[in-house]
Amino acid sequence: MKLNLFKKILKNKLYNSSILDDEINIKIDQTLTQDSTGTMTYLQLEKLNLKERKTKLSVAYIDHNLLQSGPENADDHLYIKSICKKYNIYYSKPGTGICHQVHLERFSKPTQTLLGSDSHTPTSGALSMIAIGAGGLDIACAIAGKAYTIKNPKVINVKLNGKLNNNASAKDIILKLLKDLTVKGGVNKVFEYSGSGVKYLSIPQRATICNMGAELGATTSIFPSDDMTYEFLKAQGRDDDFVRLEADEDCIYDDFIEINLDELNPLIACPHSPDNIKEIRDLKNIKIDQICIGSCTNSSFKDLSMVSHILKNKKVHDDVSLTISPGSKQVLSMLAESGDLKILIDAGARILESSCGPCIGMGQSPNTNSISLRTFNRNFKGRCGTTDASVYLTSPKICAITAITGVLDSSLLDELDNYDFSKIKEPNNYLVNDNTIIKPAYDTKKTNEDVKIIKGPNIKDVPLASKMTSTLKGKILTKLDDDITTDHIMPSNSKLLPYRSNIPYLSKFVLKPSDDKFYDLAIKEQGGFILAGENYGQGSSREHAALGPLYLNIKAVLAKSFARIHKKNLINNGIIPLEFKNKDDYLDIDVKNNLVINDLIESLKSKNTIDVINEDKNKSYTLEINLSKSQRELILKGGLLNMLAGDLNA
Ligand code: MIC
Ligand code: SF4
Repeated sequence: MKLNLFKKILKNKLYNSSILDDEINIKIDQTLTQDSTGTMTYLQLEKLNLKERKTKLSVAYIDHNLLQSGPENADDHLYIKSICKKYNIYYSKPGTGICHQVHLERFSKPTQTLLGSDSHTPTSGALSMIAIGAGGLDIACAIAGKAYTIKNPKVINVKLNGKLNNNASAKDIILKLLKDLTVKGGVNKVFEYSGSGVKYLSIPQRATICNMGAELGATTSIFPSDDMTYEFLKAQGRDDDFVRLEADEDCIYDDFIEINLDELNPLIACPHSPDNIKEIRDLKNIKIDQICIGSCTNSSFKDLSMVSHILKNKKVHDDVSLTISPGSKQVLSMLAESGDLKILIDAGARILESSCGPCIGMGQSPNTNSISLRTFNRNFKGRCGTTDASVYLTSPKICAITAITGVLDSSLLDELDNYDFSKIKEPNNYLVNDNTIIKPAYDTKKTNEDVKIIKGPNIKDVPLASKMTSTLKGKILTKLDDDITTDHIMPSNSKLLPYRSNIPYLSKFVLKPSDDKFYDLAIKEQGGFILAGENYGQGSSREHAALGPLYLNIKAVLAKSFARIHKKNLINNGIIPLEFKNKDDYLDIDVKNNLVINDLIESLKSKNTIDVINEDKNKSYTLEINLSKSQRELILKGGLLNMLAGDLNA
């Protein structure tokens, strides 16, 4: 059978399932966590009483919560470090860089599988991995050797023809896909790239594309492993990790998309969604207050050398604050060695730490009513920390040229014509210095029982779901629009991120950006239901968006549809995701309506739909139970942690 690249890797990684099944169980070779989801991951791992780690490699990165304006973040770092000692996990110290950038540089391996507690884990698809973002509990389970179960995704072939022109960037390829497919367009799909244009795309460019595939809602994205892959791995001193890999000729795909790279013009995502795309040539005179270059999407050495190429002997506009966050210590140190760092500093850039920084609202919130231009991947309203700011997303080239003029305008394209970017190449050798990645001390996967776990006072226990009852009663506590992100459900900013290991505190902020009465009503009613539109829970993998509602006793979410990772996080935590059969029923239900669901246990065992009675309107609606057999079992047992605790070592 002729196989596409995704299936080729998959077929060797399946547990108790086949590439043709509706639901597949994927064996996980590598895991990654970052600190803002990592604390919960490891608190859950502790509950599994693990005797031996089962992954080939696990890495814990500290890259999100680096503002230390109280002891909480540093306490979380210390907790994760002690966990790494106990379970023989690599610990990437703060300052080493953003998890996806560092993983690509130092650990990603063609043909392997990676599960990460961050939605942008698919970045490693650039090195021909099956790399998937998931909730923290799924990562804990993968470390304990449990296969990761997902709906078998459709594989979409994206054929890239030709070569990008001087002013276009890899970012424009993924922005074009977002324009055509929207933020819902990739749910349960894998985007597999091929075509004559692939060979010209460097690994960091491929990484930009795979990274922002997360914004399509895709399960993952993947590139073949070719000469470019070899060159990258060799330049990282890792040529031994190279394996050549591509799809079989004439293999089968579920769908095709073709992009002619020569015709691609620079694009921009306008406020407040990554799929609100315009062409730069259609923009007129937008005055910019802030520009932020970096994030796991665009912070490679070449990205930043292009910025320095543009800013050489120039000055950042008086009205613009330009920040640059190099993706890793490697990138920063190479910028220092090449002289680019001096150019950037001299031009007036503010150099930030190698971390997520402004991307997750950890500092650099722009001024009131401002316009901020960023190379990042998400521009949801309020994510930058300033509720009324407008955030645009574009390539490093467009950001750098705008930093000089202070104005976003079609004329920037003429300015860019003056630069020849073909001269800027990926280095033949990256500077390799892993002295801030602490290797496990022992060459064993056995748990080091004598290691003492260090827990600061802010680290609280993980909430557990209670047993499912056959009748559910409660009020609709909120009615939400389409495309509600996990940033709406569980907001993140410099004030809240320090509480990622304290669900009781965080629960006070659940859904605050969308409905600031939600928390009080949930407390008054002692729980109830959430009513939502399409694509509920898009964006981040943070399982806090399920743990917060769980703590507030939310029993079920009734939505038109769900985003993949969030749906799984709800299920893992025993909250039932129900989908409207007739989407117009959503319109009929109001906040504070009293709902009753009968025969729940029976329905979860054997039915595909369930009736929900609205007592206030004397009506009943049919909702679909779109859950696999194993997911039903999991909900009936009160969530994954309840089901697994104690079991995994057997
Ligand atoms: C994000 O970009 O939203 C994050 C912060 O990296 C999240 C993880 C988190 O919420 O901690 C993600 O993308 O999964
Ligand atoms: Fe960090 Fe931003 Fe990337 Fe999330 S999207 S991992 S916050 S850089």
